[in-house]
Amino acid sequence: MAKDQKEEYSHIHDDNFMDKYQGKELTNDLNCEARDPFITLDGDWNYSIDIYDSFLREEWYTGEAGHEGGPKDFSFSEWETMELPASWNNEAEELSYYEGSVIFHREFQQVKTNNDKVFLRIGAINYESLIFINKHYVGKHSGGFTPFTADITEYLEKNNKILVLVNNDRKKDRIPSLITDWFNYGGIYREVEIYKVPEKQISDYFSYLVPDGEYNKIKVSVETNGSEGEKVEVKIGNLIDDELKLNSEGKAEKVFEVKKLKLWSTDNPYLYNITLSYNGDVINDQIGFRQVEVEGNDILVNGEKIFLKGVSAHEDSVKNGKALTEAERLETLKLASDMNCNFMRLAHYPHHENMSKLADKLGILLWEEIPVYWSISFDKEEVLANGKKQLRELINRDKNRASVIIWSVGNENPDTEARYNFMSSLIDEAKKIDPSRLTSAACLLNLDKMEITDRLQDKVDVIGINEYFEWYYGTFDDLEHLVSTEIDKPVIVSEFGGSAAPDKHGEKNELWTEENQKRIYQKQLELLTGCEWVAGLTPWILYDFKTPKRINKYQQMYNLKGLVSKDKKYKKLAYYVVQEFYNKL
Ligand code: GCB
Repeated sequence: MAKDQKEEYSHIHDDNFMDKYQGKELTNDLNCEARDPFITLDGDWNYSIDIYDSFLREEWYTGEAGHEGGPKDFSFSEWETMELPASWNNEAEELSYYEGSVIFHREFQQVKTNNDKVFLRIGAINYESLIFINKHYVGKHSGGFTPFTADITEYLEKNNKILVLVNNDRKKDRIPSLITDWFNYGGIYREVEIYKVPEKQISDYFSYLVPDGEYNKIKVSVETNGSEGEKVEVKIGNLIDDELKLNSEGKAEKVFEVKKLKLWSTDNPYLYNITLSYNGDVINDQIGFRQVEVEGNDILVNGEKIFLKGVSAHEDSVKNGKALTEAERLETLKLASDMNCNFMRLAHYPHHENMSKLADKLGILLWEEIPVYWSISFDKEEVLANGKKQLRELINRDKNRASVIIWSVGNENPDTEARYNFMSSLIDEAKKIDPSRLTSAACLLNLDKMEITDRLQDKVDVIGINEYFEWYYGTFDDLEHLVSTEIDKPVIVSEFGGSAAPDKHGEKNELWTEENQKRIYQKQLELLTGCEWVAGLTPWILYDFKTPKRINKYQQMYNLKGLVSKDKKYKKLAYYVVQEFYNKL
């Protein structure tokens, strides 16, 4: 029977076509960080842009859209292919500056066996994604930088079709919001994988050194979908060989007293093998144990004061956009460690999870951050809910990595009541989930007073402050004033610097020259390290990065505050200034 006219054309007139996809919000509720995928779905996917939202309006995922018996307007498996993970802007000329929706399609074979559960995990998609498997709507994810998982067991067949609708529009109520000083790359730019786990499984675990200054207690907590009284075996190197008993929610936690613990530190990044076994589900991870705390103006790691010799970094590659390869991640870490850094600020959003895994092995401390950047709809509850979710997804992902010592909840947000409440709730959330780390936020300087007056300073453990004396405003006299003020907490100067076009030379006061950048760095480093409340530095920034905001003749869409050029091959004079300075500290 033919559909009546109203039904036939409803997709054209119904602007509420998104309503039915609300509510099924995916998150990373299966911790896969130390599991091996059963198969990877990286590789070639078909894709097409979808400017008028036809995919959702006409429910193309059902495969039945269009006039009955008539032609269809889509042909998933005949579309062009793109090799994922990828930032789409780097994959096809016509996508270079595309912002909007793109449909991705691929097929895969039978993966279900016995009673195993099958999970899909996607490392990150910018920004929003809706997932469909074999005509079923699996769920949606909002937030461009954190992983999510979905139990897809019930949707699987012999041959499977997965469709992912990605949208990277910049919107007022997204996090980040309408403008950022980085490029809004779109796409499925981190790994797409299938995991198989037993029907009863360990969904999450968290292990850390209890920060009580005794260095002899390790807390282990686990979450499962099991039942009260069941046991989870815990082995940590030669320290622990014991078991945990599940409560009625399938959870358990215990503080174990340990002897002769080898601490993780930047000099000796020692990692213990940890094995958790429950009903045939086994997780093997490597975890370091260290204590981080603040005392007066100092940051202490394992009870000893440490000066954080850091640098900020974006995730950006001329060739791959945000879809960095492992070699590119290592290159970034090496550029920092060759500059004698013991610390990095991974700005302004969660970077790939392997950064903290590599930093754990290399002994580099990390500041990790969520993209609560510049202007955000601080007064909206649903925006706060999304901010908390992005924060939770980051913490859930990296909470077992010793290298991560700071959760930062935002960057340069003007000090209003709504923003104060918003950021305070994020800090409370971080503290609630993770009592083993410090919190911070990169705050704005009060430019009338040239002092830190942001109210958030009372809330964070470590104050982050961004300042651009001698570049955007002010003089070194202003910086001298700033460092002479009194502050009773540790401060990380989370940004300072200036731009230089690679290999452009001239007078030391000439804009865009390496000599000018070098001059700014020399004096900044001298004044900041002479200040008792400065506990660390993460100058802006390790390498030049793409941003649509910067379009003068030198910049050509790149922020040139890098110490290294955008291709990461050329080190500017200021790189060597920092290298030498940090070497002597
Ligand atoms: C800032 C921002 C950073 C920018 C930088 C700049 O304060 O936090 O995202 O890229 O300044 O270069 O202006």
